[in-house]
Amino acid sequence: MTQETLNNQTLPQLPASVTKPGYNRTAVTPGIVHLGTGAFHRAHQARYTEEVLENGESDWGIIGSSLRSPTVRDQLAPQNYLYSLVEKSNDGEQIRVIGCLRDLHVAPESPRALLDALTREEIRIVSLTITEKGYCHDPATGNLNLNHPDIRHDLANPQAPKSALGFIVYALRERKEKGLPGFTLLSCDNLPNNGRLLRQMVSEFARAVDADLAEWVEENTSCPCTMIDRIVPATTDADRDALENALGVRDNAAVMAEPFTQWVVEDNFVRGRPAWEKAGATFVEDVEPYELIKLRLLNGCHSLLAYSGYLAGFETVADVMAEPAFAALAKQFLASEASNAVKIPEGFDLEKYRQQLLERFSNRALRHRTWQIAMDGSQKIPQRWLGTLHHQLDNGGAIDLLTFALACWIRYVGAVDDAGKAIEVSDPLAKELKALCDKHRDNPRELAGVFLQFTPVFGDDLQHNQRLQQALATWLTSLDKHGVLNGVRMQMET
Ligand code: CS2
Repeated sequence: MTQETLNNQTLPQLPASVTKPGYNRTAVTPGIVHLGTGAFHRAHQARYTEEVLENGESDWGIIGSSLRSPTVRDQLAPQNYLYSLVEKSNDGEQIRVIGCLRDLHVAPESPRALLDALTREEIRIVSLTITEKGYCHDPATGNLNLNHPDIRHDLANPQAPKSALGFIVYALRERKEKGLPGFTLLSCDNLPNNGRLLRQMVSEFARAVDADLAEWVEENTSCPCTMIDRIVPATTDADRDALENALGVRDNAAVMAEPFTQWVVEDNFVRGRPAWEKAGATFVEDVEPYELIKLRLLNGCHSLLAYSGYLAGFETVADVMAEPAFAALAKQFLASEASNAVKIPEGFDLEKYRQQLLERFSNRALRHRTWQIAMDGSQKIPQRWLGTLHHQLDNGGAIDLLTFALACWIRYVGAVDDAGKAIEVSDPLAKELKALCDKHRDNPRELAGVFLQFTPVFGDDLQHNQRLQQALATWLTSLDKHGVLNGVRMQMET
């Protein structure tokens, strides 16, 4: 194996087929600080920003940050913050080296360095991909969880915050004190009304710090909503080894993605923005219809395939889709229950969108693990399934596949798959959820009841719904008896 890595020196030696930055990186100045510089950001917003730099807008470089671990910085710093974005499809791959990241701060190592970056005058956008749980809210009510350990910590430690909210609010306080302007807060997380949620969390946190500050923040920031879409599986060692063969040098920070990408953004920026539309982003007045379609069809179906597929022993989404009964399940879920509760924007072809989703899920080159999508279900389920479920219950619509999905999730958090193997469940509420399963494992009706009463996920308005409880209990019984694969086969034959 070669010892050399991708960096400024080795960049010119890369094969001609690889796209490299065509602009002068040293002339780029930062305009954006990004919180949570994981694979998704590097494959999505950074790729749109790279195009903007290629178009000559040199004042929108990105300063990255990691709120927890140093891994990404340790991978990127020795590479002069260069990394490859590999777009993979069943027909082959395209490699592009991205250069828009200029630096990367690891918050726990030096909270001050990140606060300093956030208080630089030229920073006009602070963007975020911190995952659903990073907002420290209660997913069922949408309120800030003031008992969250990070929030309690940050209210007591303004000099060394841990949460994204803490960094944002204390940086804004310093900007206010120094007479500097605010910035746009751009949430790129997969949550409904992500901008509005962020605005509410920031205001609640700022109010807990000081009422005047909260008012200043309100007037000097904006929080556009965004719909983000690109499938980006975690990079594996096998991916890095294969890429090394193609590049001739090692890239420890490479990200893998599907060719498809979409970004719909509300055009509400307090201090300007890059012309991301020239890189393919769509600016609209109202993001909500796009985001509901994406969350309820794409993500709703993804989670359905992830829990059911994992339990049945499938490692990747493409493996699940290769089983005809599961492909039929996905198709039916998209066309029936998931499509009932969405508003269709003018000119939007829903049938084509559904067809495209089935193709995207069948991308065998990606190896997107069901386990990865199954993570953090307690934070994802409300926006992926429960909005649709409410709609169907209110309108007397079908709930067969949504209750099947919920039954699979309940079995999944019970932490044993259909072959009797233990599951490593990664979810902030994993312990509580497993305890419910363990206690009521032998009585599906009771199990359905206690889950529907679990308010952090379900809120308090589904627990008395007899139709729902009955349907869920029936699926739990059937899965106990037949397992998921047979359950899906039987359902698809009826
Ligand atoms: C996935 C998403 O991991 C998950 O929960 O459903 O990350 C999905 O790949 C993206 O939202 C696609 O845009």
